[in-house]
Amino acid sequence: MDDHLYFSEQHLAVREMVQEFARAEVAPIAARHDESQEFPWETVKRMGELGLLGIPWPEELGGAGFDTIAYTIAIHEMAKVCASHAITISAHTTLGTSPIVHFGTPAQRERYVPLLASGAVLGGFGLTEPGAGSDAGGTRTTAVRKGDHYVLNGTKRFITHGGVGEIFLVTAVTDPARGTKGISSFILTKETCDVAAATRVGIGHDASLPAMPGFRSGKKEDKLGWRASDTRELIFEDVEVPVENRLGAEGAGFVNFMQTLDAGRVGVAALSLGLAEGALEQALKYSTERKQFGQPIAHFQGLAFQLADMATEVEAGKHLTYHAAWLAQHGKPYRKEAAMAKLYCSELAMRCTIKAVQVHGGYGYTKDYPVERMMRDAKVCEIGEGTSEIQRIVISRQMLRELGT
Ligand code: COS
Repeated sequence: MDDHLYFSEQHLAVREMVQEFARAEVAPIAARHDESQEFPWETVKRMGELGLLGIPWPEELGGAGFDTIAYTIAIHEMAKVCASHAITISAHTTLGTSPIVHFGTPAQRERYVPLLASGAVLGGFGLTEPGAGSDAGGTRTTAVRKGDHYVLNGTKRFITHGGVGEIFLVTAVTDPARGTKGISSFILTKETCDVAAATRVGIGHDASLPAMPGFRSGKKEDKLGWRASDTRELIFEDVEVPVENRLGAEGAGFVNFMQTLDAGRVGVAALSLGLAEGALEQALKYSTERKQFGQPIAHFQGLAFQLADMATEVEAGKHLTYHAAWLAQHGKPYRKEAAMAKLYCSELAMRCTIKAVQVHGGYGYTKDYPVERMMRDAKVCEIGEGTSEIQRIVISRQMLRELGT
């Protein structure tokens, strides 16, 4: 892709900065954190210092003042090196902050966005429940209004930053008779699960945020991939949430969260694209160095064709992803394009990482090379923020809508 099709000089500078940071500071620790599943507080702190946790938000809200394309570039570049760090940027920014930026009151924006955009604390998004995954409208968590507050009860599942985060945007049913129009969203706060680590590194905890009684994180998931990213349950037991913490109008929670997921899908497309391109880079490097039968294995046509297919598909993925980001940035409809980019790139990430492991032969099946981690990290891209099946539903419904049927 011609860099100047979507990128300004500023975008190219952001790309260079993220590449440098990812290769110098993230690459050396990625395998260790994948193995231990420990949250990488130190490098996440560095991401905050570099402005990577608030890229698209205005400077007056503590953000870096860049745009959606710059944000997409950061996720794409980071995922070439470590998908767990890339999902931290994406889940924190789009899922954990953007609903406040877009649907919050001025007071909510001023109170929470600077803390999130600077990386002082981490944010999360509570939509999925044990019984409400693809059927996001099947939310069972309830919010019952009692005077100046709501009382929340329920459980959320698979929540990125569920343990390490302090600010959460969650959905709950306020009017069971109204289906998806009876779902509202709320801002909830709790203490990070590891105050000691947060205090030691100097991010992740803000003592001025109230720890709402009855709100806590539950079981940490032991995952196949994205193992340095923190995924847990969120549990609400008679949590009293002040009315001023409702995000948007009563009943607007479902649509607001669906719009947030449209943006989130551009982020997951970028993350998947980074994994696919990173796997291609690894395969190219290995296959030009590794010799068998007296020549670099890249010279064998069977393997060279695999590399050609990977490169062609990565190129296609770039156009889908940056086109969706460009539409979003210019305020144009992009729901279908975001779902297409997410669908294509997540399935591409799986194909490319599997091929990269194959190119590495036996070595690719060990932890001596990053491609086995990349293959494990790719799988969830076909599941999180809407499965491939859900993307096909979103795309086909939007096509029919455009036809007026
Ligand atoms: N933007 C704005 N509005 C949207 C929307 C979007 N992206 N998607 C749906 N809506 C609106 C619809 O227009 C509809 O409003 P009206 O009744 O006024 O027309 C309302 O929301 C209900 O939509 P719909 O009838 O399509 O809801 P469904 O229950 O059929 O669910 C899908 C739609 C399947 C698309 C939705 O449940 C979904 O995206 N599921 C996947 C959830 C997901 O990605 N989870 C990942 C985990 S969160 S990280």
